[in-house]
Amino acid sequence: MTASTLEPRAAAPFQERRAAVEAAAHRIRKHALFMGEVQGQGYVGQALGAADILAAVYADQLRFRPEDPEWEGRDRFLLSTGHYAIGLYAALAEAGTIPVEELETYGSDGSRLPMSGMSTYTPGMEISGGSLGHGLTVAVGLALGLRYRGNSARIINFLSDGELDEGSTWEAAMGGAHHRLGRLTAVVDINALQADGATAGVLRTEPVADKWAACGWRVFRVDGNDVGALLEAFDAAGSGSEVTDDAAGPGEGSGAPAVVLCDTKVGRGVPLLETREKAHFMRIEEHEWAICSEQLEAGWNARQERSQMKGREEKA
Ligand SMILES: Cc1ncc(C[n+]2csc(CCOP(=O)(O)OP(=O)(O)O)c2C)c(N)n1
Ligand SMILES: [Mg+2]
Repeated sequence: MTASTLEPRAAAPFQERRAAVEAAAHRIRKHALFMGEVQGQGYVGQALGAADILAAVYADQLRFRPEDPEWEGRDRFLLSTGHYAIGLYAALAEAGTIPVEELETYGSDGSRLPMSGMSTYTPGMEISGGSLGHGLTVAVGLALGLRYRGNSARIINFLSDGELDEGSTWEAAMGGAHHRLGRLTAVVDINALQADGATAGVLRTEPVADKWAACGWRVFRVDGNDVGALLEAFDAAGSGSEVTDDAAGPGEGSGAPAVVLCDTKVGRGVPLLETREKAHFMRIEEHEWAICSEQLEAGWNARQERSQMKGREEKA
């Protein structure tokens, strides 16, 4: 039996793509809450905040085979932030790589879904994350390696704003531009938060866009919880092509890698968690899980009603 290949959806009507990704993001949020409830804690806020990004990647941008995660022709999604694994498991379940029923094993002994992402445990997990600041270096090496093999797969590296404090991230950024890795896209979840508090208070990394541009990257900055904006940025980022002449040096246009800077909100979609202090590793009381689910559904239903009303108005 040949495994089915999911293709990037850039050719489909934009409204249809947006609606499909929004629905996928909602299911990812539901999966993340479910996994958090099983454990009673976890990096739920990050998963909710990044759900729109993960949905855009898996439901719209990547070429891959859900039942054959090692397929050589696949686009690669590299999660450098091991603690965001809960979000990626939700996306992999949504994509069909992991059975939805398996999500309840999250964080348990013997599970394929440990709290921090491990490539040897989980199908579809390309790298072991957690030692922050290494994802982009691996992505650059992988992009170079694939190019040497004549493989034009796209490589997307998801990193957090905390990882911009790491020198290795900037070494990799310079390397990606120097080698003109146009098939490489970095996606930064700028949730303005780190383990020790607000990103701006730990180490001032702004103006982030200028820094990436100075390294020779094509830069897009969007509201990372706006699916339409994400799709436009990802489409533009993915249109980059490879240039094999290293001597050409970094610069705009063909051959420049792209970065999509995504401003997101921790806990997005669940007001109780959006406003929570100590959001890096949330402790959620037993009785609060039901409230979280209710708030998520209420927000989603209200949003669906608004967009249906808008659709009716546009037709009238
Ligand atoms: C090299 C390294 N240094 C420190 C840590 C400890 N650590 C784990 S998560 C984290 C916060 C990093 O910032 P970010 O990913 O933006 O946090 P979040 O948005 O998830 O709160 C830190 C410092 C680590 N995992 N790796
Ligand atoms: Mg952060």
